[in-house]
Amino acid sequence: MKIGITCYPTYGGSGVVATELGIKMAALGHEVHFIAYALPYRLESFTTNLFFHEVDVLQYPLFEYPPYSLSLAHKMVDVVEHEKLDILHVHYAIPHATSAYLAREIMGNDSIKFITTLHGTDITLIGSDPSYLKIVKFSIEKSNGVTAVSRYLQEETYKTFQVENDIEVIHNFVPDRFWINNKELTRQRCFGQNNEIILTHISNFRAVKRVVDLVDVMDRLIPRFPVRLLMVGDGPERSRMEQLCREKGLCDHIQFLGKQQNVEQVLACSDLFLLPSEDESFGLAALEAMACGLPAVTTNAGGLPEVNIDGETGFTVDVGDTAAFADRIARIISDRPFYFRLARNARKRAYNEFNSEKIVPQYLNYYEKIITGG
Ligand code: GMT
Repeated sequence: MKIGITCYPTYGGSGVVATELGIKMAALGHEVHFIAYALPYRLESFTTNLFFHEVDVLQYPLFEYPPYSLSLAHKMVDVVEHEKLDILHVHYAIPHATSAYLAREIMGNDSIKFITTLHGTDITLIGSDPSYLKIVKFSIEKSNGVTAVSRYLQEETYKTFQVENDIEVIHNFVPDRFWINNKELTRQRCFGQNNEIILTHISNFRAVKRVVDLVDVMDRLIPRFPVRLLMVGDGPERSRMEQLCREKGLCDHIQFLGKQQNVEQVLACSDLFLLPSEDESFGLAALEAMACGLPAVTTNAGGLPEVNIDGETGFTVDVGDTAAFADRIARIISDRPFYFRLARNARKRAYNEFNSEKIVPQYLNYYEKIITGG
């Protein structure tokens, strides 16, 4: 198949899923064309069957806001026509689904079919804002196929937009390189090494991630346990969190690593993964951590309970309940056999339910179904 993929190239889950999916499909012999405004994060090396088409956004003195959606639609037309694509797959509805709709209109209805994968805030936060709601609903309705990364997101989409499309749930998957480390050895090396337990958070530090809650969590844990928190990523809430750490004198225990290209290397020397999000359609970062053998302590928001099973692969707690969050971490790190049981379960669940061999064929079958109109 010849597949066009559009995604955000920046540090974030939807771009990661799109890129890992494209890489996997190219490895299976399909021809994959990425169409985006920059080379997607994680598409760092040359791979056979993978092509990148950069969207040029023309600047003009009249444009305070250059119309990226139009430039993207134009590039889609160009790539579909010249590369003879069989399907376009866009990740994150805004504005990608709208651009794909426009591209299809320009080429004629039978020219190409497009699939929209909904990832999270394109539905729950930005998409449901009155300034976008109608265009997102329209773009979903006009998509030839729609997928959502969790049952939660599927339900939210029906509830928010009252669309009649069949929305297929295809969960996110663990990229293959997350399996390479010998986790049993790594775990023994890390847990309690230098009498210190490493807690890790990875995100793009948007308000929805509630990273600041982790300061309070650490404040409760530090007097009782030798813990260190690694904050991986960057974004709008970082300065506020750093400021709070300074005010509370916690800088020795909370370190900001910034954006990291290979998060599996950080996870390989971590003991526990923390995700205090207000809302999370799926929680790919938690899944990747679980694949590395880390129990996860997360909130029970959105689709997180579809990934992290309370009491089995870690714990889930109510949003904002930092006392409960700290308590669950304490329970895990004060009981070594329990810790290792959760760690094994986490890795097993990630492998059994979310490995690429299981998930990628679901996308390929879905492409076939949409292309053939079945
Ligand atoms: O919806 C977003 O916030 C953007 C997106 C991203 O690019 O970071 O994250 C979402 O998509 C991921 C991949 O499907 C999911 O794992 C995240 O849970 C989801 N984020 C939210 O729902 C907040």
